[in-house]
Amino acid sequence: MAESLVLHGYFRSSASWRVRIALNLKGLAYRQVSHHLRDGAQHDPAYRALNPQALVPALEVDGAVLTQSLAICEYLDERWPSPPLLPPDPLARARVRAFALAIACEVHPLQNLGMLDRLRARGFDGAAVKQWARETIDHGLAACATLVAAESGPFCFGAVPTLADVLLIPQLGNARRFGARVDWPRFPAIEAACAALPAFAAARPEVQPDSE
Ligand SMILES: N[C@@H](CCC(=O)N[C@@H](CS)C(=O)NCC(=O)O)C(=O)O
Repeated sequence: MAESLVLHGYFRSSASWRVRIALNLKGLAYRQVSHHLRDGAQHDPAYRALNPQALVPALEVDGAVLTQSLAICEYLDERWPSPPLLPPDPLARARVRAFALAIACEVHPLQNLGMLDRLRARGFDGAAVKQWARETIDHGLAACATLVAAESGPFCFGAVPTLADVLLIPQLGNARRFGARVDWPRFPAIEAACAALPAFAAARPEVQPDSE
């Protein structure tokens, strides 16, 4: 067990949500520090000292600071290998990582707060911003649904949750926020399987201490 784990995040942040799921799946206790993104708390110098990107999450582990949710999840998986977030077979691992990266690299960055604020600053009105986010998410999740179409369930890649589910569930939360499609093939059943696990249930934004 770690001496201390402190998760810097925000209840609505899907990247923080990923780390909450991973920590919960590993059965790790952690303290949460909330940084209100709408109020710009991520730009406070004290937080920038932890994460120069001014993004949540950041995880303090025994005094060290980790950033980037995927790197944090893989760190947790390497340090606390059971239950694993990646399958043992190299080909299967690559497929799970590809799914996770499709969300983390190609979907989420195009619809996160910073990106949408930049569109607003360039004259996009509220409806246009929401349409941009919706289209981005629909485009990405359509491809993700295809990536897991031939996989067995109930989770994205088989009988146990993996990094793919850790990424998918928060992204479906974002899809709902922006009115994007969530009922892609297999996704409702995957979501139901995840919702039945306490690790996923306890990571939901609405049950976090800073939920509004
Ligand atoms: N690739 C980063 C993304 C982090 C990220 O975009 N976090 C969002 C919340 S989900 C954020 O802090 N946004 C604040 C901003 O854009 O100013 C990760 O996976 O940790």
